Amino acid sequence: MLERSDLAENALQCLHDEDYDRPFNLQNLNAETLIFTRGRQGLSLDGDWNFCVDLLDTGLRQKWFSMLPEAPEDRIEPWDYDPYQGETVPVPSCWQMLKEKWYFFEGSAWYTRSLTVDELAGGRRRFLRIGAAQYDCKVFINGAFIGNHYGGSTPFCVEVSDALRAGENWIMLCVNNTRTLDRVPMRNTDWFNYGGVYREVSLYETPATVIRGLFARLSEGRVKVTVEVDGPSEAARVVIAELGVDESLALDLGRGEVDLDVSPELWAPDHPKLYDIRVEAGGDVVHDRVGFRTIERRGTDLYLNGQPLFLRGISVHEDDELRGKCTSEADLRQRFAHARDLGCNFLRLAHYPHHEMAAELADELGFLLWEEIPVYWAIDFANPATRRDAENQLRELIRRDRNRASVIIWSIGNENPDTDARLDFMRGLTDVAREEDPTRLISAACLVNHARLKIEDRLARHIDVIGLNEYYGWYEENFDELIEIGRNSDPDRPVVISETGADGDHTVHGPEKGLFSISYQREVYEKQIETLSRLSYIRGISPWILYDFRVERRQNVFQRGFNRKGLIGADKTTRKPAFEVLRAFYEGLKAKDDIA
Ligand code: GCB
Repeated sequence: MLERSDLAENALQCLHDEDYDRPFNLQNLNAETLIFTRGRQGLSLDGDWNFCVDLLDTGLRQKWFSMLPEAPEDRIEPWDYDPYQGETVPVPSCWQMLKEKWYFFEGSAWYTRSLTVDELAGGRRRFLRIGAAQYDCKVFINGAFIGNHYGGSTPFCVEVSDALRAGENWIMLCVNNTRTLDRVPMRNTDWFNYGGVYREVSLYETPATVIRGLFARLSEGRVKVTVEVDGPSEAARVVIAELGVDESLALDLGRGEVDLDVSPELWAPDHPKLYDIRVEAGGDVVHDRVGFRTIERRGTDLYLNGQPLFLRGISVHEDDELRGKCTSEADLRQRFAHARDLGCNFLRLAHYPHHEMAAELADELGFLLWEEIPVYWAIDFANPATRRDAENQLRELIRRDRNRASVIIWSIGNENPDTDARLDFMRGLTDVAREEDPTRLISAACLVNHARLKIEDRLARHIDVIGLNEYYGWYEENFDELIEIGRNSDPDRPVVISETGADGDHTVHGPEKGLFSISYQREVYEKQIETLSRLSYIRGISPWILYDFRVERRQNVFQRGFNRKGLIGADKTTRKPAFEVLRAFYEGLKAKDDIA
């Protein structure tokens, strides 16, 4: 008879325990544990990882992470999965896109890989960074649980200075994409619920002092730089060579701020000027490329660098027919090239934080961005845990992208029911956004009272820009009502039409005319544009949407698992006629701007 290990002792009990997840649900990897990584050289941990889907959470119940790497013939008890051998998948990836049998899989999946490192020199530190994992990610190193993160679209870091030993180590990630009512987003969304480690994974080494945060911005006519460090250091140095800046700033409890008397050239879409900034503290060094500009609202108007602004936009999801939520630089460049062809100066990155490279490229190419967290439809607004999760996702997004001049709007929600609990929840989010970043505008897609034909949403009073999703010609019938809404609403702040559009199936399956035909889609765009041109308070539009995107809930013969409101098909190549309609409208607006 083989001798049993400790693990086997509780074998029966672990089958019956339904609280098995509790010890792992700390959410201790959050905005506070992020480190600043721009300009750092990390070690990429992308590539093949061992992989297993685990619908029943057998791995957490049986503690697969405690198993040691052993040859099968040396194991002393039966096993249900061996993390050290078997199937592999590439990281980053979405499992749905790898095998048909994983297409609708929702649950836990295990990723395992080895990592060999040297002994850390005295006092130095190591951090693992995961660009994004959908939705709950638990991290284990050499069998020990290190922590978990909630939120499928923001990065997180975990310090592994003590957990990694010199020589070979094993990293295991348990990623769970199950939709639950208390998550952000909750169960019901109009985009596909991909799963997996779908952004890059890296390991960073730092001195004992690590720069956790860097925020450089133009505020009240001055360039302000805030530095946050963790570890021993009493001062930081900020260098912006092109502006002749080389300043030291004192750190108090790990935080310091400097106010620079310089006059940078202003960043704008037609002049995307960026400056190299270098920050040092306690031997740690980071770099960023930062643009300086202002964005304001005055009354119902928007101003960029003091100039009136109209947002010629388009909405976009992070979705690819073949790669799911995985994004590449080529994909992003193609997206911006299409937006450029349309005549856009603005993109709404719906409905969750997109890859950080999107804003980096927008900075470089000169596009304005709306970034968003997935507080979408009916969130569990009364639940304090849900609120904590949403607030953390917002902080993580802001800390990741607050140096991007392209980002002008943080959007905190989309079409949520106007209840007391929601108002309270959303006011919490506006407080977080203003605390993290007082230099940008806050928006949300608000509600219309269709009986009274009026924008009517208590949240509107607490945000800077009212987002309005309206589907006249598609879900709503009578275009004249849109004018009526305009007349009845009399908004006291800028309104952006954050969505409008219609489905159009351009494939061989598409109808000749009527709903879901590309000719009907074109007519809706024509009518929308004619109507919107008559609404004086609209300060921008971002129609729905650049590309067709995958979604479970759209299953008619034309949709076939896709939302087909794209101006371009899911192949990201075929342009539908409505593309030209919007392009002509934007060309006209640009020509008017030139004359003015
Ligand atoms: C909306 C939602 C968006 C949907 C879109 C649609 O109002 O905000 O997520 O995809 O409508 O196509 O119905």
